[in-house]
Amino acid sequence: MPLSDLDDTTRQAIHRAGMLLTDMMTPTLRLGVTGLSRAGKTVFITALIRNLVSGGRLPFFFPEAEGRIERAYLEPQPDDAVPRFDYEGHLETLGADPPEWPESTWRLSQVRITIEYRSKSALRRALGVSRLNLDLVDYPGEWLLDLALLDQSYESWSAAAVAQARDARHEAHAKPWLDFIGTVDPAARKDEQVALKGARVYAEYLKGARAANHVLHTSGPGRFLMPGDLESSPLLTFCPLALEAKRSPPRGSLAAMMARRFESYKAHVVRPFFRDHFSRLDRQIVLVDVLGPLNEGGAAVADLQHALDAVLSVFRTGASTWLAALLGRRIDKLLFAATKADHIHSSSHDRLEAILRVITERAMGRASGTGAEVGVQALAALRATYEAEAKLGDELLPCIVGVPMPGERVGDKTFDGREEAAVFPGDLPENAEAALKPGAAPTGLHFVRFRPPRVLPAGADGEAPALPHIRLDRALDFLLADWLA
Ligand SMILES: Nc1nc2c(ncn2[C@@H]2O[C@H](COP(=O)(O)OP(=O)(O)OP(=O)(O)O)[C@@H](O)[C@H]2O)c(=O)[nH]1
Ligand SMILES: [Mg+2]
Repeated sequence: MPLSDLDDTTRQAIHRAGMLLTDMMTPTLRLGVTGLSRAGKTVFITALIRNLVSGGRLPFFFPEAEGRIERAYLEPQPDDAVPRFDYEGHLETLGADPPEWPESTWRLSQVRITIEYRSKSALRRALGVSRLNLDLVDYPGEWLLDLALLDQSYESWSAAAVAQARDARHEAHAKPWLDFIGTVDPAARKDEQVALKGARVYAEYLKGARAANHVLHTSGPGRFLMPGDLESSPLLTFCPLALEAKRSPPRGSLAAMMARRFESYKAHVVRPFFRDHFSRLDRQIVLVDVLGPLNEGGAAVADLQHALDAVLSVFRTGASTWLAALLGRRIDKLLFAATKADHIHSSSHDRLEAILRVITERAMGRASGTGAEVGVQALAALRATYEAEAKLGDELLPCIVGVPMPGERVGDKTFDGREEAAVFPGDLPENAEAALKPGAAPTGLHFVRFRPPRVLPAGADGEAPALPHIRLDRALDFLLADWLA
């Protein structure tokens, strides 16, 4: 019997039963959003939520384009022990006058958004609107690097870290730490002051190398770069030492104490993160700032490749290993996204995607057994520029226009953060393989940091328009559409 033939009371009863069923059966999709520091995680999550709740322009997110999304709204955070992602705070910063980018975040946070939609299935439509809880989990990609520590001994980790510190790109930053461990005898009696100083100088080296020349890959530990809630915790009071090969450290020695703390770090920091957070993710987006390293040339790109290799080893573990047991349920979709695509002209977006594809294929090469569907995209979660053409002699140059951040320079002009400027960013190389050769020259692109676009009214979140983006809708389609069918 068609639904329309039922009387009102019966129809209402079915509808009420349907709503109750929907409440009970609302599935939850946990989407991990990760990437190395400054990759664009916070901006991505803020823009994603904003576009969903305010019905943004998302023509390639098909559930939205088909008009099936009824509404989306924030729900209270379900996990009491996890900090909530500060969506309102970040939005307020973006809506300030003048607009600012959100501050760097340094720990894991989470937010739930509920999407109400009309299913494609007639049966489910008859039961009323369908619902999906989307939990977005923002965590530093640096923490994934720690997976590699789990099957290393303190001795092998120390040897690798010392070798890396002596490498030319690291040495300038590593010198104080190398000098320091040159003066301590690992076999001497343990001494807390020595451990504290070693840990501090080692952390300074890792952070300094990262900040100065964008060195992305180090032997970790990840929490030395991104301590999260463990800033100045005793769990971080250790560092690698220059050990003598094949001699296990005597009991009571400095080296024995460091080795014990290394093991505690694995047991109390690394394993709980993978067990309590990573293993509960259904899907994952890995954000990558490809443009920065590309612009610096060969060594920086090789370094990015290493960092991604290390980060991605979590997705490569075979099904039978003990690691697989720790990593829990399988991630079935994995999206790599090159962020900040609004720094280049749209004619280069496909090239950016091609370059990221080569980098990730190399890193994921051995991953055919993971079973995850892997996607690659270029996107700008929040588009800060628009395109224009500038005439230079007889030539028309494809430019991008935006408000450069205060202190940014183009030629001999320094910007004050208020004035708009047209910049010719240059073209990305056509041949991705060549751009990624170890000896590749810098791409000669010209990047300027732009202010966020001025679209949100200051401090308000009422009927403000959605945020502009590039290809964010395609990313959403890849990650969410099949759960909204
Ligand atoms: N133009 C442009 N810049 C962006 C975009 N996304 C991020 N950025 C820039 O990249 C910076 C870092 O972005 P965040 O979202 O804070 O990066 P994050 O990965 O959360 O960084 P941490 O919290 O430090 O780990 C921002 O301050 C912006 O300058 C984008 O879509 N367009
Ligand atoms: Mg952040």
